[in-house]
Amino acid sequence: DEPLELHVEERKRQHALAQEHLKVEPVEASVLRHVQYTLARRHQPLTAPDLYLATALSVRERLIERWTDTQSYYTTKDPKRVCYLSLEYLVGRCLQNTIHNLGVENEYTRGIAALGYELEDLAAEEHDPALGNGGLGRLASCFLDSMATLNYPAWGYGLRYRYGMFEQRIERGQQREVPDYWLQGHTNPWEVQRLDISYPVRFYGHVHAVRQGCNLRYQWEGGEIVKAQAFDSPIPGYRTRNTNTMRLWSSCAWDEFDLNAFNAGQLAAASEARVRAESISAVLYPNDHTDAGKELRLKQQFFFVSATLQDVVRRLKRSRRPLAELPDKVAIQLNDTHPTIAIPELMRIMLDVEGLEWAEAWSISTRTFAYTNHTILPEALERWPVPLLERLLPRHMQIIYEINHRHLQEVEARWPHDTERLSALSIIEESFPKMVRMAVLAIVGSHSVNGVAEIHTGLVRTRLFPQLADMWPERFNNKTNGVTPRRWLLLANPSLAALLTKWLGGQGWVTDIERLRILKAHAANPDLQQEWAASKRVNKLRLADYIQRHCGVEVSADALFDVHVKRIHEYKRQLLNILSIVHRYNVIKAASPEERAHMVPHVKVFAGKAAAGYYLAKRVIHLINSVAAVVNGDPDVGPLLKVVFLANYNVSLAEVIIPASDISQHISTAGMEASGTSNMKFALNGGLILGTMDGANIEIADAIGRHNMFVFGAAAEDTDGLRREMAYQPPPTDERLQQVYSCIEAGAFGPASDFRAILDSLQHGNDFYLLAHDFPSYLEAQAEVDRVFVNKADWIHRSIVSASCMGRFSSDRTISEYAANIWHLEAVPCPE
Ligand code: GPK
Repeated sequence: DEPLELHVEERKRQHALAQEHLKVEPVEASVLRHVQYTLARRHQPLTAPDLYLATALSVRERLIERWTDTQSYYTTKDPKRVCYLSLEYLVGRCLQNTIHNLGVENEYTRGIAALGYELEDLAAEEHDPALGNGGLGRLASCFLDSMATLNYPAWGYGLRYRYGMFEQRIERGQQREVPDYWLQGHTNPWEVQRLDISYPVRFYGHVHAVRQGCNLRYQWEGGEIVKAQAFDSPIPGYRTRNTNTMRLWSSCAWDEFDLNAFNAGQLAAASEARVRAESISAVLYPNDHTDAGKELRLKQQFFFVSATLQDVVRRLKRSRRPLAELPDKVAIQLNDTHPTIAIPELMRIMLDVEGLEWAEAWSISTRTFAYTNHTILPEALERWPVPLLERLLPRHMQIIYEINHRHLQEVEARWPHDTERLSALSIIEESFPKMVRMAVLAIVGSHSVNGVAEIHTGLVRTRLFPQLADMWPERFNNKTNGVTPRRWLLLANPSLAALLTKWLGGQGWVTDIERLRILKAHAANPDLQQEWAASKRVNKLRLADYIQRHCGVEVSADALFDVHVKRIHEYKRQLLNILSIVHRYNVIKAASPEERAHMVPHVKVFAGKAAAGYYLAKRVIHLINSVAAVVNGDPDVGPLLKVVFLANYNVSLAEVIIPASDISQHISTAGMEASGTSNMKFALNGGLILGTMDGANIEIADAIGRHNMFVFGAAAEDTDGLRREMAYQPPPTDERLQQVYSCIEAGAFGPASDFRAILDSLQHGNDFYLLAHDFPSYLEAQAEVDRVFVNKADWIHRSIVSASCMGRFSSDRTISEYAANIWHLEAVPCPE
């Protein structure tokens, strides 16, 4: 947002000056300058938190220079941009990411060392901002990294929650949620408050119709106005000057201070309005895969969308372009249905504010929006009650009705008198109360609908929206997810990164992980194998140290590290895993010393948060911790089995866990995990996968060779039939599983009543998630894991091959596909 008028020569001069300034100021000097003059800590001893902040501020100066250059370059060039609209971002810590992307790691490592600290230790001082729940939020952040790295003019828009994802504590084996006030106690050096950028956002009120010639024009008036205030974070690309913007909106009262109310002594009323306004961006809904269905949530969605669209339209107008050119200038990607209210809001702006006719407005709108679906779970599909929308956003409800009316006319014209089809295709569900199906609205109002892995896109087409796919087959497409190799390899795994740089002859792999394929041919090379194993060991020692410090459990780096980390959810089947661990425990207890000598020692690592209101998921956490307590404390078992639950899984913890895995589990009931992205991170870090044929596991198996993965369980196309069969005639329970149930029931892991709900869901429920069905093949796959693990050379060979074949799963590839096929976007590299 640089003024156009800034003269090129003037900018060059400023740039030269700044360069010179940087040249003469080494890292130590710059950091100490911030300690002395920004933090005003001239006479205090240097502490790690102070030094972290001063270092961040020092790095930030270089970052901001690139950022402002990029933004003004974009302004001059005026290219098409993409706006990625997401209610969630899981950014992770910024210091080291920024330092690496800027290419100043040597300078900063040396400079900080000269001040008596290690850069890595300082980096750990940073609070990890968790403005998202899980995969969907982290994907958004990987995408921002790739967009900047590939020089795409991109904006990430979102909400600046004051309280992000809750902090998870484990007390007496159970989850306790503690609010995470991530902004407290320090300044956030990675954001800039844009006091000059704020917009009014209206709620409630009424619609006023005015006659204009022979037309009616509508105006939304009255109600309540809240202010959206912009906070910008620079998103640096890797080794490019391009630095994009993540703009997060914070809510506050429109009139900071209501003088009338104050004078009348109604201070309480005035401050009440302020609190109400601020509450909109106060908390992230910690639900994962569940439609929260709360008025405040809808308010968040509209608040975010309204501010974003005002920002987009303002930028278009400032470049003196008519709204008709919007689709040529902006692509808007809706990350799930959460921002779908943007469709009627853009229509409202065009119809009521800009005075466009419906047909033109609708054409502009549909050519601008594209929608990504992230799940086929029915409980996650957002539906808003019509009465709520009528009250909160009356004009939008009218517009939705009009969209639906025209849409159903089209359906009727194509398939006359097909009432079943009409009701399946309607945006409005004729329930009581009536509901607005946001996914249908998103599809009707977009030119592209994509799933996030091949199998998922297939299910979106055939199971979720068959009639919509029938109507617009060309609209549906697949964009398999990816992950950024910067954070998930270069930063998280320095030892493997160094190995790759050495064996691949340079750092080119960081922006092109296809290059790893070269290693495949060397997978049997003993030197490579030895270095590969050594790198894995370093990472396992780092995790072992973390486990020791946080759980007080000693684990050996020689054991097989078997990791299951993700949100706790029935469909992700952490329960299946812990039941198999109880079985393993039973087997160990029954084994002779002879047999034990041949067993592979396992460290089972769990981590993940359960939604605060998800009872069964919380019972599963309790069961895992209860089994862990018994197993870890059983001297008879010793090092053969250790079980740990690491509290408060987040991006930073993932960076420690993922590089250390030998095996990671991605064992969702087939058909239920849209893609998964940690599976990609683990494989890229040389971990092998134990998984079901679900989500991106299928494509990973194709890429690395199915024999390099440990696969088990029912196939997606069989699950419905299996459920029907089981309901008709329940099969006998596997004896080993029955024994596991008996142990839990007998109180081996604490009062059986603690786990009653779990046992009931399995034994007396309908086993919807097919745990019992998949249990035998799961044990078989685990036995195979153990057989391969004892053959070190074979294991490392598989590890090298799978990592080297992961080229397709970089988010750079994913983003290139979005840019080419959905956004029609060109890269705009900012000159040095
Ligand atoms: C999907 F629907 C949702 C949701 O509410 N939250 C979420 O994290 C995940 N997701 C899928 O479950 C993953 O399979 C997928 O990889 C990820 O979104 C990114 O697409």
